[in-house]
Amino acid sequence: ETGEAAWLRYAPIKDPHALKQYASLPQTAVSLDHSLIASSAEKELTRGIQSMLARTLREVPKLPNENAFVLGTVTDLRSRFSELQSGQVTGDGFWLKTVHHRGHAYTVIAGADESGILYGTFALLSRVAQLQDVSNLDDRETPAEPIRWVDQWDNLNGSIERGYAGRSIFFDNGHVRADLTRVNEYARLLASVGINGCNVNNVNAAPDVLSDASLKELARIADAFRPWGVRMALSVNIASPQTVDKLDTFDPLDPRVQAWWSSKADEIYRLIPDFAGFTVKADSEGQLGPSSYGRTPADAANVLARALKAHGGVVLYRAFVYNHHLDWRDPKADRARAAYDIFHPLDGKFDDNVVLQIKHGPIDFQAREPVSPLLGGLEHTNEAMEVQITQEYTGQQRHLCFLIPMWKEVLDFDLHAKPAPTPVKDILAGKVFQRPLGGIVGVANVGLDANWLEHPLAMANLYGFGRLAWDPDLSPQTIAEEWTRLTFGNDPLVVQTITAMQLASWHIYESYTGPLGAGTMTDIIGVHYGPGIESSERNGWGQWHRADHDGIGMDRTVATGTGYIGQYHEPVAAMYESLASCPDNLLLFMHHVSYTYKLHSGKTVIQHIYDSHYEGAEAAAHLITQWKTLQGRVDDERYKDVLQRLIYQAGHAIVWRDAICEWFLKTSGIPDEKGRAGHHPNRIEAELMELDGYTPVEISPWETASGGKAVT
Ligand code: BDP
Repeated sequence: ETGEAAWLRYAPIKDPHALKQYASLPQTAVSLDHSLIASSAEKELTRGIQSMLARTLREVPKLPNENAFVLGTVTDLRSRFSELQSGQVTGDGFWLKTVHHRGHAYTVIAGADESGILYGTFALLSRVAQLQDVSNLDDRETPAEPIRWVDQWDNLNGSIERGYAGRSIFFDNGHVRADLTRVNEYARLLASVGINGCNVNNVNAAPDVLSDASLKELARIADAFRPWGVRMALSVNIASPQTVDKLDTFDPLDPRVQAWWSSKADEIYRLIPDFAGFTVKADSEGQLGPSSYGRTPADAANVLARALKAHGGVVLYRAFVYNHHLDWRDPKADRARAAYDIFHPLDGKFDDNVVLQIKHGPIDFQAREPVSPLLGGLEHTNEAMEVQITQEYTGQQRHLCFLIPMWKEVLDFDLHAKPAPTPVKDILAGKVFQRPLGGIVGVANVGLDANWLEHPLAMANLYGFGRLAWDPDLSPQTIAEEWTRLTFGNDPLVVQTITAMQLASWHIYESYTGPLGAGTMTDIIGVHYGPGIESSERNGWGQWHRADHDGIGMDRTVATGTGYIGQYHEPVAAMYESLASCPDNLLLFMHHVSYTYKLHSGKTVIQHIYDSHYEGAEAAAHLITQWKTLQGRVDDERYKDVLQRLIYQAGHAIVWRDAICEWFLKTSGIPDEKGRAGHHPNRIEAELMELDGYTPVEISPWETASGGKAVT
């Protein structure tokens, strides 16, 4: 068990009851659709049934006079089966239906389109793998939104920005890899949860991605994706006309620049007929953008969109635009305001095939953030929400952190963009403002590691991302259970234990890394991994928490702070503005308070910081105990792999706990009521030992090493 098969293990079914039930499944399959994607579906069905039930399906060309699996589009199948006459499936949806016809039982997999046939096939196989009854099906599913993409931040040299699972599956040494087997497997995994697009290169796009030579190579990736209905997209550098073809400008309003984009788009579609579109990071973190010419993001986005329009392509323009040279001395400076301040005034100015790609929170994938107010601030603009599957600020796949509960909270959050409820999921689905396009994009960053994301339990985030993109009404519990059954089997104790661990993990991680909405208290400028309280402050990046000897938190109120809260509609704004109604878990995101301020829980802020860090580290240690109950119930390879990671995590949680508690103890001067912070009765400091060949060194920032010292 390397983990490579992920949730598509199709493990042989041994349960006698299930085997009996599945004995009556058809022995024959027919696909009445002859597209490439439908043929992948038929092959997948044969593969899954073979692997789970040790039975080889006979693939026949015409509807046979016996029980059969029947694949096709709803439109085609309607003429044969009257049971499919009424009932709608749209988008990439599917209909699984058992139909009785001329004395035979047909298991029909009908897709609204070719992709729907494939998604329906995966859905059916997933039900079998979970031992569900499939003898009398009548399930119709339609995805919530048309854009269900993953982004990969892969560089052409083979490295991956914020990737924690090995090198790129796409690129090496400046070129597309010769062997794209893993790319094909990746597309299959993505398709199995309904993902229909993948942007393959870093949003910090290399200047020559769009060169003729590069496009020819990139077309091979699109070829590997195509059988699975995954369309390839590319991050583009807005200065491409200059960097690729030496134009003397990249001003979006210059006709030569417009002509360049349009002929580039024509060239791309000649090579890649199903090309999905461009992702754009501009005027952000050092990337050039339309501001170089005094133009707006809408000016730039529309030029690209018009070039793609005739070919059916879209532009995902990222709203992650902010000034990373903010003045930290200015009490009104606030990075959280940036996306709304820049994009809200442009509402209505974007073409119909532009989608604003908005990070779920206003800062940057922290362990806890409020929902971005921009998601509720646009009525005439398509929106896609960006989440991060790769755990940049959430433990980098060394810590267990199941992010589905976090995303689910965001999707369900009512931004009150209208008098009737307007949860984020409805805005993204285009239902609130009748937008033609919308969706969700997850930064996945899988790598060449056999198990794709390094931590065997981290793939639940990729799986869950796809499931939520398809159906945001699914609960985190359902998703965790499904994933566990598919990945580790149906043993009830395994399902229950792993589900419980996953569901608890985000809160555990949050509680030892960042209190009360202050963000992940990590170094902001470097790797974003271990504790680093001071390194967040006194720099231009704006991920501040303003902790000093009296108090902590960013005052984002309208009354006395940066005014960020005013970007929300009422009554959300009023809820955050008032200390009385601001939820504890976002208190320090919204307000600056003293350490002795009393939370709704009745605790002071400082005591909460101590308690939550001790409780979090203890809960991390408890994960080990939980996992150990599964020895012998899951395969040895993955058992051991997870176990050593959990042991590491528990240790690192102590490092976090002590760094944060000691920093706040020293800074506030207020002791921990329970006497724990600053006391380590059983600890032996390495620098106090006699160590041959090692020298004690001072560490900066001091809180990241016990006693501020380490040995080298
Ligand atoms: C931040 C990452 C950085 C990305 C940036 C982005 O640290 O590497 O380039 O987001 O989303 O979280 O553009």
